[in-house]
Amino acid sequence: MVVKAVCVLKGDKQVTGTVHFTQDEAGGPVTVEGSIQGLTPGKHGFHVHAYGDNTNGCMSAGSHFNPEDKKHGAPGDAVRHVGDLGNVEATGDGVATFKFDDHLISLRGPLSIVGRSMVVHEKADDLGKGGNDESLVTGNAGGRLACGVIGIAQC
Ligand SMILES: [Cu+2]
Ligand SMILES: [Zn+2]
Repeated sequence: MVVKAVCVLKGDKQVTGTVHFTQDEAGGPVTVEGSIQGLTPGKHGFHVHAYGDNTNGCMSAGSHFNPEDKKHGAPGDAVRHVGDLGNVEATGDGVATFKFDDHLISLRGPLSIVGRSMVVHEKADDLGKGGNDESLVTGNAGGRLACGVIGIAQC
């Protein structure tokens, strides 16, 4: 059974976006597709954070979704947070358009991201290769430009 989810990103500045998630079957990959506007050109860290809480803006989303208590990494790494989706890249017009599959996040079961938050960051995620302690926690991706709660979408 297909499950779909959606997230509308909003922030303090002009950064906005929409992200669609589709999972055809339990245990299968999740397709992540969307666009984000108002970014500076270049890479921006893009993660699922633990909480679907926006009471104090994007800070209330907590840390990267990490139910397996691992270190921060790249989407393709064996050791990564479940929420580590790497970077999105904005072109010269400040728009990032993306479509990729992730094998670890899910829209059901214990690794479900539904009810949690997506966050897009000020800086590039160094994917755990930054050579300092913070790299293994946040990827040194800096401030939170925009965020939104991931909810169930109509199929
Ligand atoms: Cu993040
Ligand atoms: Zn992480």
